[in-house]
Amino acid sequence: MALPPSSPSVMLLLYFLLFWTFLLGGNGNGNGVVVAAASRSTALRFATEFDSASSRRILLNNGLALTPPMGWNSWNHFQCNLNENLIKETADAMVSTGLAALGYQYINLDDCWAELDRDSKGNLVAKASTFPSGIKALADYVHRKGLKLGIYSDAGIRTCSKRMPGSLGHEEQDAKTFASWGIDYLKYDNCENTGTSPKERYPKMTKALQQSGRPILFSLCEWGQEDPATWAVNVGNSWRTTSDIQDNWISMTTIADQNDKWASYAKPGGWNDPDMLEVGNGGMTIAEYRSHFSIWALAKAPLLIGCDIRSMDNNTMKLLSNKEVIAVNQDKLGVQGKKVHKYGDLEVWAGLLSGKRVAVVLWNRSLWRANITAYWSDIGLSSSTTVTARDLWEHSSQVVRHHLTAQVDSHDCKMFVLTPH
Ligand SMILES: *[C@@H]1O[C@H](CO)[C@@H](O)[C@H](O)[C@H]1NC(C)=O
Ligand SMILES: *[C@@H]1O[C@H](CO)[C@@H](O)[C@H](O)[C@H]1NC(C)=O
Ligand SMILES: CC(=O)N[C@H]1CO[C@H](CO)[C@@H](O)[C@@H]1O
Repeated sequence: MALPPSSPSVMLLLYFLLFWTFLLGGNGNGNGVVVAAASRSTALRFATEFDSASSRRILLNNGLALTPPMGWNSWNHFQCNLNENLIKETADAMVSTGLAALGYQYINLDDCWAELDRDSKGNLVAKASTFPSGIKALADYVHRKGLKLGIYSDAGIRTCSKRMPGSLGHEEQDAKTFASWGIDYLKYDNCENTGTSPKERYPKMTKALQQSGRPILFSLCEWGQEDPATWAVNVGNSWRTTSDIQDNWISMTTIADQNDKWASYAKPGGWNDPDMLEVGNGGMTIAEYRSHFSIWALAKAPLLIGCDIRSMDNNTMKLLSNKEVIAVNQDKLGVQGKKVHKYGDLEVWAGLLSGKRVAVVLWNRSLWRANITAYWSDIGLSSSTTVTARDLWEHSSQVVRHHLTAQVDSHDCKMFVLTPH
């Protein structure tokens, strides 16, 4: 989509074309259409879930990801252009910007960190031209900063870039290598997978990691192909529910809807993963990035920054460092907020927090400014409840009853935490 962004009428035309394509052709999930019809029963299911929230428990017993993981990953901004200096500088920036103190702790390498060939003993080898000091030295550096190092491999013959080997058939050896280097997190992709079911390929790595002698957060990147939410809770700490995010509004909103479908499966220790953040990469407006960050936080998605934090602008920093929004994501109850009502392109998303509080996002996905209302009946509160509504982006509070209305700009959102009196 190489359209000049300075041409609003072209953009408008494009939105309408995509809208009609969506309505007529539908997409794989048909969310946009189905949700409108089903919104009442969604609200009911939502209320039922409130009751069972306290019975949530940890299933994969590695003690990790009790709240959604937070950190950074190289892929969205750098793709294969990563090297050890970039990673060290990113770790430095994570600390110096104050992001580390807000909870962003994982510094994650994605594809392209290794040589194409294993060594004579079959071990993975860091790419000599870009990681000459080796991964162990890098992990030591990152750990000295009080941060954690993540790495990437693939449940197939080779990774998606085809520039390094996958771990299929080498699970135990690779898990031991990662543990010996001091790795804290593994993103495990799905390319070149020989057609074997992910339900066979991924648990092999789960077991290998458990036997590696080091707690390693296991992030499944199976793209949602075989509905991992339904089986991965005993396999990994997070599982991708969609294909890769792109840095544009259509991709971000589509992925938000696809991920939403699996909300009831998320819990402490195991999270739905709608892919990493694009905030700060330049393809969306500030309003759109605010929506992206707010919905990801509400949906208890891993908050993995995908921009170059060494040179991010102030607006990006302001979005990524909103403590009150981060607190929603990291709330200990671990209930994934979801879409509970929809009036055309005007949506209400909500989820229960600890202390009987409720997080609400009013999201304007239309092209025009609009008022959006969340009724208590849609968000699990009894209609007589009085609440203090805290606006997490304006940092202001008001007392309201029965419903909450706010004017929301196009593609923007308002995010609140409601505390019942
Ligand atoms: C960005 O923030 C820094 C530090 O708060 C400040 O010094 C600088 O003037 C800001 N830049 C802009 C363009 O607002
Ligand atoms: C939203 O509601 C307020 C108060 O009723 C009103 O002044 C404003 O014009 C409304 N905005 C839109 C876009 O309808
Ligand atoms: C593209 C577009 O429709 N932008 C509109 C966004 O909403 C604001 C007000 O909410 C309008 O001023 C823009 O024209």
